[in-house]
Amino acid sequence: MSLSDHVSPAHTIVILTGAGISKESGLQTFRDPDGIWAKHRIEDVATPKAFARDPEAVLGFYNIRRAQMGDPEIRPNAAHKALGMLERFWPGGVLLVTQNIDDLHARGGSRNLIHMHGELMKTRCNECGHLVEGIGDIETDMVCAACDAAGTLRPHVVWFGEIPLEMKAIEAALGRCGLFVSIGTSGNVYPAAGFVQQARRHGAYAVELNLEESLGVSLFQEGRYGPATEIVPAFVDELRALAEG
Ligand code: BV8
Repeated sequence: MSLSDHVSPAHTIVILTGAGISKESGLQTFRDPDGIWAKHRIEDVATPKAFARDPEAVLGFYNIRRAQMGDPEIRPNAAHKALGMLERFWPGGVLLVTQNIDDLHARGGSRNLIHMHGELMKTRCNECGHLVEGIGDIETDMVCAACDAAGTLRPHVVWFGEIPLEMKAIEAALGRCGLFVSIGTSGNVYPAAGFVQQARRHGAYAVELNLEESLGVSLFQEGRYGPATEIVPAFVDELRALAEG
């Protein structure tokens, strides 16, 4: 069976990505042996309680990751760029939902993009909600430029126990897409790991592109395995052939 047996160019496509798509750009994943959670405990750096208990430690954790994005070696790879191209040629439309907080999808050309876990380059005021974008460090004594409150700035990132962003838009897209593609995610974190079931309940064809089988492998009708910079461009080429009939 090939993609054309299940997918038509009129179908909308929803893509979910995780840290694996940015690995070959030089960013760590979370649960690989050399991943972020091998060096930091979620409870210490990625929950509201951690931030309340030790804001310096949490801000420091994100300051280091944000500063890394200034490295010219960290740039969109062939997988990010292929997804940017897909959005331009696919007739039915593409929505890219990423769990990643790096900016590589936007720099890779994707525009119809939702950062459901927030964005590393954005800082939010807990007092007034004002958002600022930039690569500089956030310090605990900083003053909000919009409301003058001090010590209220935090990363615009969704921590564990917080509600992901734009869930209504995501759920609406999952309810009408014809193709759901999961790329570079281990399927550990909810609600993202449950999107495949929501899409399939509404009749979508579901494909997993990953280095290895994810926890949710049995939920997909098809899986293709290998480095994202190889399997994602190949998959997009297949969709291009389908679109060009
Ligand atoms: C929510 C931002 C309610 C921060 C992240 C108790 C209390 C409260 C909630 C819970 C609870 N117990 C469980 C939960 C739910 C919880 C959860 O799922 N916990 C897990 C650990 C069990 N979820 C939440 O708390 C979420 N909120 O539930 O609110 C709600 C929900 C819906 C509606 C209303 C209310 C909030 C979760 C968001 C947390 N924030 N990130 C930061 O980045 O610092 S999550 C974090 O994990 C990142 O976003 C990351 O993207 C995400 C998922 O990880 P992956 O991307 O999959 O990365 P991973 O390393 O795991 O896997 C990488 C994959 O790539 C691997 O499969 C690997 O093989 C592959 N790979 C590697 N190299 C390559 C490759 N693939 C291709 N090519 C390669 N070269």
